[in-house]
Amino acid sequence: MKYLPVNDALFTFNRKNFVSRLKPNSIAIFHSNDEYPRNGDQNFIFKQNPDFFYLSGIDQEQSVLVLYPDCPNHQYREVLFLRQTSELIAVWEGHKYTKDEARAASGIQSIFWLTEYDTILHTIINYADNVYINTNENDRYSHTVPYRDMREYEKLRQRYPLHNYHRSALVLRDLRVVKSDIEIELTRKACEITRDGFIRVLKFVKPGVAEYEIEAEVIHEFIKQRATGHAYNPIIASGKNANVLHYVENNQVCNDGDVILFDWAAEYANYNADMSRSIPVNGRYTNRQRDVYNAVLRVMKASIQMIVAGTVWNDYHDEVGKIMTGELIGLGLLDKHDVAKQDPKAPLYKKYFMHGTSHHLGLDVHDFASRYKPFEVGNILTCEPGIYIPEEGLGIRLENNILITKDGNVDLMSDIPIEAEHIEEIMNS
Ligand SMILES: [Mn+2]
Repeated sequence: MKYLPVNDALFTFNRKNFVSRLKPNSIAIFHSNDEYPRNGDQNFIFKQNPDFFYLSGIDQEQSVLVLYPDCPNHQYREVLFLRQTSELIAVWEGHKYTKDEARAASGIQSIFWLTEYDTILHTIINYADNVYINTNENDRYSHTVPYRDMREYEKLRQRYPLHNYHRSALVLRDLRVVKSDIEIELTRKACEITRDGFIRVLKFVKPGVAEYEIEAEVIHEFIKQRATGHAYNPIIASGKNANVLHYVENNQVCNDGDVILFDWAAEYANYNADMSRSIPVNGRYTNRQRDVYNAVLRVMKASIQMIVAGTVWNDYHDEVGKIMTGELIGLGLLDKHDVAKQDPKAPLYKKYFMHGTSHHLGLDVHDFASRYKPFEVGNILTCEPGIYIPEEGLGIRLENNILITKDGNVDLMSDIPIEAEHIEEIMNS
């Protein structure tokens, strides 16, 4: 890992919260993510399972976490099983956790090698009534690829068919959405690295530069500052490309007079930032570009005001839609008479702003959370309105990351330039 050691108090705190919500006499089992095949004998770079990291701080493949708070044998109340390293693995793959390092990273005292997992589990699981399994329950994604937690679940059910099986996801959905101080610090770090990448790019962009050259500048800054890399596939979309919402080709030349839409951000210690900005290739917005830009910025500022504890998703999106509709009328893109007659189920603003305004952010870029629970203190949400006008070859999106506090909210990206004049000033300095 490139990031500095994370305070293990975070993971001890998370485990304490997690086990406090289990039914009595329960055992919970978590597996590392699989190492996914890339091609031939190659794997993709390993990415830890977010729940596994949340509860253990262990960022290594082939690891198992067992939590059994009521275990009659105290030694097995919290146990980590790790891949046993060897001189051969050290030579070919490099360093793996020693038991002492795993203790320091996780705060867990009982560490065993993975080869002992089946035997130790068998000595304790028959004393438990309930077994909690970690399923990926993201409601925007349905699995077609089997993953380790599911495969291991199938084996457990064969071997221990009469235990009561439960879902850890229901507990984690409520816990992960509320960020603790250490998580907020890690997210701030991801935002700071993202800020430095953006300022670097503001000084780099000029007519004729290619989108991929900008991408190279960004990753240079990220890696230099110990980011793992991009939090998600970076979008560097000049001119009309900005109208492709998930444009990731990044292979076109940025032309004089166009705006480039950026949606990229850093991942630091598995925590993500998520930023969007839209800048003029030549350092000056045209009047029309500035009008659209400022309309998006006004929607963003008004939306951020609503990102406070107690706000309900649907009300929030409806309200943002109304503000956006007003701006689109102001820009001459919508007609107020048409708006008066619109079908409320298919509001006209969606022609120019077709995606959601916010999502939770954390260990996942689209973080795991309930859509039906009001916002709470400790939530981190994005705010990312946009206006896309294909007929003008223009798309503008702005996105900051907002932490809800007991007194309102804090913009974790408040030091990333966003006012049009400020961006022009830096580009021309
Ligand atoms: Mn986003």
